[in-house]
Amino acid sequence: MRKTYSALILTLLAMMPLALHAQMEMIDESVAVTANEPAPLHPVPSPRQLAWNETEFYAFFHYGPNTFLGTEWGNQKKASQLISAYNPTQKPDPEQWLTAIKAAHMNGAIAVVKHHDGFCLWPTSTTTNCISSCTGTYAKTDIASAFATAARSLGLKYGFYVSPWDANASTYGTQDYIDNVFVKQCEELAQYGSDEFEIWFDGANGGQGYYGGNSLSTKTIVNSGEDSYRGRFMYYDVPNLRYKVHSIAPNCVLWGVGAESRWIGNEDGYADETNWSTWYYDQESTSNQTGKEGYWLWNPGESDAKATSGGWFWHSGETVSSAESLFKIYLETVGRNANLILNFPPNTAGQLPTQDVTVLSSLGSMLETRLGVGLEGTSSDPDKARKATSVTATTTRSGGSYEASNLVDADKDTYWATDDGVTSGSITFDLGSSQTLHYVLLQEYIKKGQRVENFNIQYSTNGSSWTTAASKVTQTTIGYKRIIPLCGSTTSSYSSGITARYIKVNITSSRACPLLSRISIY
Ligand code: FUL
Repeated sequence: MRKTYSALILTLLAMMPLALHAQMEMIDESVAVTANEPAPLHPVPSPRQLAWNETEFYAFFHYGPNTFLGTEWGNQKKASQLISAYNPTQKPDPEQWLTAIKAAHMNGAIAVVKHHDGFCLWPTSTTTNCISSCTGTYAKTDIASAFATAARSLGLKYGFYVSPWDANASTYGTQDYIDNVFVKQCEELAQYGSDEFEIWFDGANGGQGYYGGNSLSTKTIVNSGEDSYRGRFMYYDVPNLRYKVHSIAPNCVLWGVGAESRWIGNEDGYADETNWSTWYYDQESTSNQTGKEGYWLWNPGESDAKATSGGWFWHSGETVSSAESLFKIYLETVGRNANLILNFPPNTAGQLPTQDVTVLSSLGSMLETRLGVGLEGTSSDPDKARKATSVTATTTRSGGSYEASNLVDADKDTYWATDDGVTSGSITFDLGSSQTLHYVLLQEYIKKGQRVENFNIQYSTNGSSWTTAASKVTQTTIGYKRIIPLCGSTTSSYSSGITARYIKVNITSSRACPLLSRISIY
């Protein structure tokens, strides 16, 4: 007995450095220690989550057999039907897709390389339901490879969508599928680049398919009454999946069931005005859109939305949304502390249609003019806060360098802070003359956690009488980024502005001393 105890103690002692190491990895060591530095408010983002947040706005490309079949879910097709359907009429051109989205100031993109029908758009060792089985002239193009190569050459971030559900895998629902199909496919895809930024796992849990047979059947991995999120987490072996993917691609955030970034709860392109980056699923939860204040896991929101009328995949005759309505989506996602992944489907020629390319270019110009996206720090940057004649705060943290001017410098690692225990404060900008203003953009220094719970914005032409701006907009959370349309509405936000010389941002409550890295005025 005694021997068993000492062996146990020795084993525990031997494991201690490992455990400590694991714990230390959760602390962001990249933050330099400066005088009187505020303590982090946990949870904080991991370095890979922080880099992911900075990606902000990226494209989704749904492409595969559905494109040719006119369907959205090819689950009611046998692998043989998918293989013969997938037949691009020209060489698919991911470089053309990515060039188009770059013009909209997107910072990256995710390509669907396996949807629910299980068909793989790269030559995989895990199944014959893939491009290697196709005979068409251009069908064998390795989309994963062409996509990664083009993204790297255009300086864009990239990643892949891999459906965990596979309606054509005979082993779906068993451990064999996890070990020999799903996790292997993710590892194969991670090999396309250690620089991948996100892997997208949709939430489908199974359903109708051929599963390698000759008739349709239904398979589910979570039984009725069971907790769907946890059931999927267990079945898809997420801890092991994370370990395997991160060993190859350390900056790759596992979206959805991977629990490093969460679905925003709708596919309509909006987040709630209150949006915490802390969240974890619980069975009763309806909080995807809002996150959960003070929750134990950093799990920031991502909003997936379609830019076209047909569906996620390309459909003949579909139309594309106007740049103005896509701009509104941008304000209601990126402007509400959520990343935005906006879908543009390539057609049967493996190209983005001209109408999509045109809208993307208009959206890019709109983002430049209205919010200075892509122009930050250049001579054409429209940010008026950077050019303010003065920026003053009612309270500033003592010691170190936490003054309000940090809000308008180009350095994302400097910030305005208050002393510990001080959870409110105001910052005033004097723009030198009265002018028309449309937006105020705010960013917390989230490396040290999300803090602000309530704020408001006032404006004035003389510095003595103040009006509250956008009083109908809920001004609770800021998080990584918040954009407040000063007219109070995301619709027609640019055609109707306010006139002011002074802007005042009042932080009225915060979970700990507020830390703001940026305020911009447009
Ligand atoms: C969903 C899927 O079922 C849709 O087909 C699409 O891929 C969308 C982005 O995610 O869960």
